[in-house]
Amino acid sequence: KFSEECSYTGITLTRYMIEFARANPELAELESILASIQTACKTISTLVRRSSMTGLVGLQGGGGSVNVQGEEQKKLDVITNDVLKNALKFSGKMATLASEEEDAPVALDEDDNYDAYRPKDIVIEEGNKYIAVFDPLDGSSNVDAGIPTGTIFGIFDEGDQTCVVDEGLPLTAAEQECLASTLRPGNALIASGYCLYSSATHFVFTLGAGVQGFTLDESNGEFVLTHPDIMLPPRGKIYSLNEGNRWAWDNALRDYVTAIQKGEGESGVAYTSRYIGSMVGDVHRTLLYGGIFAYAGDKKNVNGKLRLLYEAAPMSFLVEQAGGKAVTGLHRIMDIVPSGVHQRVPVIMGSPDDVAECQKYYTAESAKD
Ligand code: P6P
Repeated sequence: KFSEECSYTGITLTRYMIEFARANPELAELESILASIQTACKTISTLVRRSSMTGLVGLQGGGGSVNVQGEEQKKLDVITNDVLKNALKFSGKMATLASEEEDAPVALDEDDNYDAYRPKDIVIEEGNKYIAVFDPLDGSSNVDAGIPTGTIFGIFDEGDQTCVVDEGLPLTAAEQECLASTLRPGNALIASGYCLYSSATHFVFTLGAGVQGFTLDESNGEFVLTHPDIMLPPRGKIYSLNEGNRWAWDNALRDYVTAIQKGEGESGVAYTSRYIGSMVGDVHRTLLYGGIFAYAGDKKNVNGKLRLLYEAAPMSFLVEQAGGKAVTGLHRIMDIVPSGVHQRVPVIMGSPDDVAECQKYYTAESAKD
């Protein structure tokens, strides 16, 4: 939904956050956090746009650098992770960060350096009270081919303590109790959003009262409000998923996709397929045009590919705030309490009527069990 008037009134993200903080004093600290994130996104946008000329393409260290996911790290994965971590550190509001590119959550130590930490030596400076989760450059393998990529972030209000545990080791009672306060469900998010590096650089986020979309005006370096109060249409005509996984799909997904491909779904319209293999770009198009995006579980990957904490939950918060639905098939994603930082979860999200229709196939399939 565009508003010509808004795109020329110059309502910048900076001004929007000043007015938000004035109207919501209890959340005023989000102003500096969002300021840090928008600065990081502008830096990452430039790094991505210039990567072919600056040599920031290809694999970190020429190859062999693997992140905790077992994925080969790109040069940009590493540098964009540092950009975000430093931007958030200088916000002065962070207690803990969890990133796709970090093995475990990190916190600032007494020397104001990031360090993996344990409950006993966490230094929470006065005022530090937020947890940031992020994927600094989702879809980074697409950069070298000029395909859109993005940064995904979520902000939680700090619990009474934060902790990290050695996953795979038996959890102590203290760690179990502590973990419950750090790995929070999407319902606990107070802000989430993404930055899309595409034909333009877009900053789309929610603070829990609707979804606002900004576009980077490169003539003055400001994000300008161009997509106020984004709302998904109840139903679209586009489905977005990787058809290459078709023969591993569950029956529910296979039957649903076949129906909408044939025009035999509830709308009677044959849907078209759009998929770029970059979550931020696929979700952005879904938010604006409607339809359904999915990376569902299948026989190869029962929990799909996308991570709950810093991909699925922040995007689900946005989609629900835009009037959409976000589910695993049977369950609402925002309700799921993560059991680990890098836990994967099946994702089906988009227009409410489309997602509800898809869910009917999962419900019918589970009734057979
Ligand atoms: P596939 C990118 O690698 C990513 O994490 C998401 O951005 C994207 O939606 C998905 O994986 C694409 O995965 O298996 O279709 O290439």
